[in-house]
Amino acid sequence: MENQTTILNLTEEEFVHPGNRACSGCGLSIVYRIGLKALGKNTILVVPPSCLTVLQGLYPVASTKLPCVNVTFASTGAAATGVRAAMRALKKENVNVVAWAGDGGTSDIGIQALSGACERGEDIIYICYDNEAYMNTGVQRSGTTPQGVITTTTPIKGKLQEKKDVPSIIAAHGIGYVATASAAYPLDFYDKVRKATTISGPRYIHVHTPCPPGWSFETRYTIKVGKLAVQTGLFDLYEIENGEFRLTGASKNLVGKARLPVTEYFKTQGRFKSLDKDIIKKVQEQVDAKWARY
Ligand SMILES: Cc1ncc(C[n+]2csc(CCOP(=O)(O)OP(=O)(O)O)c2C)c(N)n1
Ligand code: SF4
Ligand SMILES: [Mg+2]
Repeated sequence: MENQTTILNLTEEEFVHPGNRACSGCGLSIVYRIGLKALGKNTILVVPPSCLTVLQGLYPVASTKLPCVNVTFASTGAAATGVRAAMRALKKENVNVVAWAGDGGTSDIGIQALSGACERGEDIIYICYDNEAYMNTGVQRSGTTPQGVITTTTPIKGKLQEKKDVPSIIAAHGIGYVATASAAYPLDFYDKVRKATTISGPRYIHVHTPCPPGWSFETRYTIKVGKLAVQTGLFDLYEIENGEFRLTGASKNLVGKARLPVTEYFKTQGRFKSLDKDIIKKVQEQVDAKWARY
C-alpha cells in the first residue's frame, strides 16, 4: 500500500479533546488522535483497562467525543462481539465497532476472546497498541516485551523470553486484514485504519507505540525511537490482505538497502541497558534472516 494521506489532506476534525492524562511524548496518544480521525464519528470504542483508560479519563469526563465502553481486561474481543450484535439488533449496521487494547490486554489475558472473535468471523476492528509492557500498572513484562528488556518484574537480567509475534498469531486465523504500523509513521497507520473500515469481518492492526517512562528515553525522542525500530528492521510495517503479505511505507523502502544495526535502536533506551552480547548477536542474526526472506 502506498500512502494515500498526506499532512495536507488529513481530515481536520478532531475526536480527542486537547489535553488528556497521557504522559508527554506518549506514542499511544499520537496514534489515538490519528486513528480516531481515520475511523470518524460513526464509531463505538471498546477499551479494557490500560493507559488508554487513563488517557480517556474517569467518568464523568472523557477525552474523546466518541462513545466508549470500558470492559474487563480479559473480555475485549467478546465485548466488541456483543456491541456488534447490539448494533445488528438495532439495525445500525453502518457503525465501526472498534476494540482498542494494549499489548498486555491483547497478547496475554485477552488473547482467548480475540482469538474466538477472529475464529467466529466477527465484524469488528481490533487495534492493539504495543508499548511492550503493562505500563498502566508500573511496567511489568508482557508477552510482547522483547527479550532482555528490564521491567519491574524482570529487574536484573531483563526478560528471558522472546517477543510474542501477535500479528502472525492473528493472521494464522485466516482473517481478511492484518496490518502493523508505528506511531512514528502516523499517516501509514491512518491509511491502514481507513482501509480496515472498508472491509468487513475481523480486522487486526498492531501498532508500535514508544513509551518514554516505560522505555527510559526523553519525551522528545518518541518519533526518533519509533523510526529506529523500523529502520533497523526490528519492527516492520506491513499488511496481510486476504492472505497476501506486503511491506508498506518505510519498511518497503528498506528492501535491498543497508539497514542500521539493531544496536542503534537499543542504545536509545535505558530498558535495554542489561542486554548481553549474545542476545544482541542473536537478534541481529534473526533480523538479517528475516530481511533475507523479504
Ligand atoms: C483481571 C485484571 N487483572 C489485572 C488488572 C490490572 N491492570 C489494569 S491495566 C493493566 C495493564 C495493562 O497493560 P497493557 O494492556 O499492556 O496496556 P498499557 O497499560 O501498557 O497501556 C493491568 C495489569 C485488571 N484491571 N484486571
Ligand atoms: S506510561 Fe507510556 S503508554 Fe502510558 S500514558 Fe505514559 S507514555 Fe503513554
Ligand atoms: Mg502495554
